[in-house]
Amino acid sequence: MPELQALIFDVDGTLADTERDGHRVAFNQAFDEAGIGWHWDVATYGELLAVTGGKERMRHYYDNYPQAKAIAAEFSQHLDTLIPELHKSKTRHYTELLSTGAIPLRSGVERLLQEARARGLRLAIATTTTPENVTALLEHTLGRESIDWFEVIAAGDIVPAKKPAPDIYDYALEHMQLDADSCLAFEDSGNGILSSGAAGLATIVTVNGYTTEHDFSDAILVLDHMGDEDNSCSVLAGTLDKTLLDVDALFTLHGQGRDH
Ligand code: XBP
Ligand code: MG
Repeated sequence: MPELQALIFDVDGTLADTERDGHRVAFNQAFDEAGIGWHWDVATYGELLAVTGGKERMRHYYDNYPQAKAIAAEFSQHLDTLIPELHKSKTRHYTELLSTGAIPLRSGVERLLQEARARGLRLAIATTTTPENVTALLEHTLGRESIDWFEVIAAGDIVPAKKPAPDIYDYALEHMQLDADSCLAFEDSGNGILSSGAAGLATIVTVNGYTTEHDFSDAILVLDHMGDEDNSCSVLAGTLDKTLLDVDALFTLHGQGRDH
């Protein structure tokens, strides 16, 4: 096993709990603004998360939920222009929400990023969300300079096939000129680990409210969160002999390999 050199992070659900009180709220604001009559409640949004990518998710909703078609009948001829417009508006609402500081990073994320930087690990991001959502989250949680901590922010439409396809992780690896076996990925969802796993990456999962029942059997470690000094994490699968995920633990887990 080559030495661990880099960490590649998913964003939504992993760096921050963005979906229920962030993206979902912004989608609904965009729907209201357009007068389209759609509304995604917490449970419906949980179902819709099976489809990654906001534009893809709206198209899936229109195609598969009869009430969506009925409500939006007058828009049906213009769907190809409507969906990108709705998505632009959603991104505006979402980044505005982030700028209020409403969505904090998850427990242990800032600590682990700082420690990884101090120990010389390289950092990257691989996410299906829109690039400006990533930079807004980083800016309003860690400060604007934190954007430069990441060698590559692989995001959104930069690859046509979103997670669960491996393409976004492949893109990040290629950009860093690294092989998958010298990196670790961090994910929170079934689609996420399908993507990182297919790219050949050993993956650590921190679950969230929407993803606890997903299949993480391929993960090298599953935690409720990364943990901090004052907020111990719980191990859901795998082995961690401490109360938080630190860089020493990452080296140990990486050394044990994917099939451990
Ligand atoms: C995140 C997503 C994204 C966000 C919305 O998945 O699927 O679509 O929900 O962002 P992952 P956009 O964490 O697996 O990358 O509306 O910008 O697509
Ligand atoms: Mg995610």
